[in-house]
Amino acid sequence: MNKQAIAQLLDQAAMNAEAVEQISGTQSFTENQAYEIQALAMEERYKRGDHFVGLKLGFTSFAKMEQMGVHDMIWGRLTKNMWIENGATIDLNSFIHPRAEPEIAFKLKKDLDREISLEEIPEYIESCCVAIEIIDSRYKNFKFSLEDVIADNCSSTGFVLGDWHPLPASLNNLQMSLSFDGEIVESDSSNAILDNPYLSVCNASRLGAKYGQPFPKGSVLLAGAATPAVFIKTNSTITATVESLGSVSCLTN
Ligand code: OOG
Ligand code: MG
Repeated sequence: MNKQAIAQLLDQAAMNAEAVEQISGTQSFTENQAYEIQALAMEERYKRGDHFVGLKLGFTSFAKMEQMGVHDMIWGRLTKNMWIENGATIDLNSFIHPRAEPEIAFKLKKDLDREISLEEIPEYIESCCVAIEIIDSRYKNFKFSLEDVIADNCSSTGFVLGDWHPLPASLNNLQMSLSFDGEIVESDSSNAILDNPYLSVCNASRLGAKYGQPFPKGSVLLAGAATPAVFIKTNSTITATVESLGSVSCLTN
């Protein structure tokens, strides 16, 4: 298989907001090869002046795994151009079929290059906040295998961060919700994220180290959605809320 050609195909699909066929429909490839394709596709973005700002985990909740029919944790890269200001309006013409997810984000207070334990989190993580993740699979009908979605940088497209808060002793049992125009469309407890959202930090540190992705001070980590993702409509206000962390919003045109 030509990994560079697939990386370029996926990069172009994202740039042109035009869906492509699943790669796995015609070629079989491994999870490791999928991460290599992801890295090559990211190089295309970096060449255009974009840069790495953090990591995201996917399929950390049962609800998400069930929705997409895949059953393993995945990770992708977040870049500066994906960062959407809290309250900003996003142009849906630049996406294919975007969906929103309610998430929790973390900020690193020092470089992280190895797997850390729950006990070490206060040493490495400065703060947390509520976040919206916008995902937009580059595959037709938002359908993919685990390898396909990894190669496609885990559908990463945009993220909105709320106000940073000092780390609480626990992030368990917090009500999380996603609303469109003030109406809740999905909600669940933060326990949906790996039974403990702090475990996302441990897993991200493990995966970043395993695949050789530096995770420097100041980087952001998205812990993964607590609920299924919901298709975004035009002219609406999207809000994610996490009990005790507040809310974050963006608008669509
Ligand atoms: C893959 C991205 C999954 C999450 O939070 O679980 C994800 C997808 O569903 O397209 O971001
Ligand atoms: Mg997500």
